[in-house]
Parts: sequence; structure tokens; C-alpha cells
Amino acid sequence: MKKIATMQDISCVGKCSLTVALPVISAMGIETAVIPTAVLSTHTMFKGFTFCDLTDEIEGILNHWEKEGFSFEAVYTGYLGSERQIAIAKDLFARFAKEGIRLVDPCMADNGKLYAGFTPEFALKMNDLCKEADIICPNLTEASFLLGIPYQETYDEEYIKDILVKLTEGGASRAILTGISFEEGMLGAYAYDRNTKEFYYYCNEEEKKHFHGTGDIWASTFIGAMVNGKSFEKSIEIACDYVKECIRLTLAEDNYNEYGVNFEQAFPYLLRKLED
Ligand code: PXL
Repeated sequence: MKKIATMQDISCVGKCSLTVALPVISAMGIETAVIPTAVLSTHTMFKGFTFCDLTDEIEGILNHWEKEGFSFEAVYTGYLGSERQIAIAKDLFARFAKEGIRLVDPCMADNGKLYAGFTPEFALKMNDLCKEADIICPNLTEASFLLGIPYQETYDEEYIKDILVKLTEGGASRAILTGISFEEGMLGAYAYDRNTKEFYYYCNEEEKKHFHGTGDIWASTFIGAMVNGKSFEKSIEIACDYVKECIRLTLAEDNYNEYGVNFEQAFPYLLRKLED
């Protein structure tokens, strides 16, 4: 059985980070090993969340894993809370993804702003981690902070291509920008592979509302599809389609949950997409 290890926090309520990565990757038929970086009562968009840092635990976990001889087809990092955790993520890649895909989703910003608690200096450290990945999947805000350039709300295709080329100059050979739109009402992901010099854009009709945690669902689905042997392009398509279906099902409910999407109800759809 294929295995993915993922390092991110566990927000007990919030449908993001590990509470989506674990079920989504497992549903795709892949064993999921987790490195929880912190326990929060909710994600950080709620007021008054509790927080317990688990960084001190991680070294022991990794040492034990090494003794057991574990290795993974992919290692995927999400929301990380400190520079120390970034250093540990690099170690995780070096020790457990020797043959596997290293994916960094540099969760730290959206809509032109860093999430609470992050600084531009942290973003540059995150960029160092991105350099050690094979694939990175930032949104445009995160990409701007990674590159240390101002965030631009309006852009054209040339601008996006230029950002993608810059993102792949330092290390990761493939970059995917999520949340890209060139046309009112359409939304998708734009990708670049430095080795083939090929760009790829996939988009869908945009769902009317944006939800927290959809970036984590996107990245989990993408890496699950890759490890299931789907191509880079097909994996992007599956991730975009699944997230759209999650939002559609959420909005179809009268009293839907504001803090996260009904991804659980879209599992049958996801599994059908994997069969294509
Ligand atoms: O979805 C990214 C994420 C993960 N974990 C925590 C968060 C966020 C986004 O705000 O707060 C704790």
C-alpha cells in the first residue's frame, strides 16, 4: 500500500489541515502518516482559540520512524507555525522522502495578507523550504510573499507565467498557483514544469462563496492523485473539480457551515474521478 506522510497542525474544529488531509488522502486509498505540529481548539480564524505547540515531540517521532525504516511515496507539508518547524520539515524531506514526492503547500496568506502571527521574514524561510520541494502549490498572495514582491490583485497571463518561472528558479521544479482567474466567474490553477518548460491551466466555473480549508483539501487531493499514479495535469484537474464539488454541496445545504466545506459528502464524487 502506498503511504504519504503529512506535517501540519490539528485544528480540532475547523475542517482544515490534518482534519482534512487525513480523511481525504485515506479515502483515496493511501495510508496516511501524520506529524501534528500543534493542537488548536479551532483554526485561527475563530476568536479565542487555544494552542498547544508540539514541536518538541517531533524529533522523537522522526527518530523512531527512522529506526522502524519507514519511507513514503510522498511527504507533504502544510500550515507550519515557526521557523523551527520549517527546519524540521527540511529534515523530514531528507530522511523520509528519498524516493518520494516532496510537496510544500506554504499555507500562510490569502487575499493579499499574511495570516495572523506570520511575518515577511517567516515567508522567506518558507521559501527556503520550497526550494527543497519537488512541487509547491501557493496561492498568488503566498507566491508574492515567497518571492518578496508586492501582491498584485489584477494580473494577466504573462504575469502569472513570470511568477511561476521565478518560483521554480530556486529549487522546486514544478509550481502550481491556485486561485487564478483571468475571466469573471472562472477560477482555476496555473502550473509550470521547469523540466519540460510547459505551462498548464485548468479552470472551472467559480462557486459563489469562498471557504476556509479549501486550499488544504486541494493540496491533499492533488498529492493523493499523484501518488495514485495520475499525471501532474490530471492531478490538478481532480483537485480543482473535487474542491468545486465540495463547495457546491455545501451551498446546497440550507444552514450550511460557514467555517468549512462538506468535503465528506463529496467522497463518492472524488472516488469516481479517480476511476476516470
Ligand atoms: O487552512 C490553513 C490553516 C491551517 N491551520 C490553521 C490555520 C489555517 C488558516 O488560517 O489557521 C491553524
